[in-house]
Amino acid sequence: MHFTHAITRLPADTVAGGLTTANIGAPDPALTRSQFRDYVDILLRLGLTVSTLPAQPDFPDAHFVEDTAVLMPELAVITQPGAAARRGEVSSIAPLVSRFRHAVWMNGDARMDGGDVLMIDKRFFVGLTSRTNEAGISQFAAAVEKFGYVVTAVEVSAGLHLKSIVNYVGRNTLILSEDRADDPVFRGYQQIVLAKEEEYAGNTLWINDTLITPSGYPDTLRKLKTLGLPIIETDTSEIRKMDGGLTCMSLRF
Ligand code: CIR
Repeated sequence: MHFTHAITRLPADTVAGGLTTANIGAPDPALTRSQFRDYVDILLRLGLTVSTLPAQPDFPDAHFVEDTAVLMPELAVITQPGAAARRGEVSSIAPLVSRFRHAVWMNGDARMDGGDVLMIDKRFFVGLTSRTNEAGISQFAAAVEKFGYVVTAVEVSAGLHLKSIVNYVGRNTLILSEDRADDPVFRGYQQIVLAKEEEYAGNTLWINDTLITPSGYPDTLRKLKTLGLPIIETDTSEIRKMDGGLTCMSLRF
């Protein structure tokens, strides 16, 4: 998978009004924006063309664009985010997504956050979580299976999203929480197992064989280095306060 584009959205001044379970204080809006700008700079440095939508103060989680759509070469699925407060975010992202991909919309009682969707080549692992339900997974599967994708549902009881506990880091390797180590659903992949106190750093983003990882997680950094890929560290302190990470701030395609 080679990415050439990303869609992002500027965090709003209202960012502290979003949903969170982190309990580590309120994010500073100016520092949030500066961490966001660093993130966009990294994407640009990796050669991606980045489209950045304006902030949406009425939707304080709207810069977590990953949850609103899932893009692949053949199409985009526009989700119905699991949190009621976030459902309105899709109407402003869909027109931009539609410029790049044929868009298929979820409907009815289907619920899905893109943070639950882990794509590895022609495979999708999709978390069954408080944000993504069975109907969401079956509508998603119906849209993508005709293009040869294989969809596997993964029950997730801890953490917000599937990608809060497992991510793909290249070289046929997953980085995942201790709880999911040796889970048969991920058979066939090498594993990097996260130390309990560094679980947050599992939200490492693999782009064109470079890894972007949150700074301040030395054990994870040491383990990632064994892959031999270039690694860029970036501070996500404010993003973390709102349960966000590196994957959530962009749609990559
Ligand atoms: C939420 O609870 O929806 C946001 N505060 C965080 C969303 C993070 N999204 C992601 O990891 N894909």
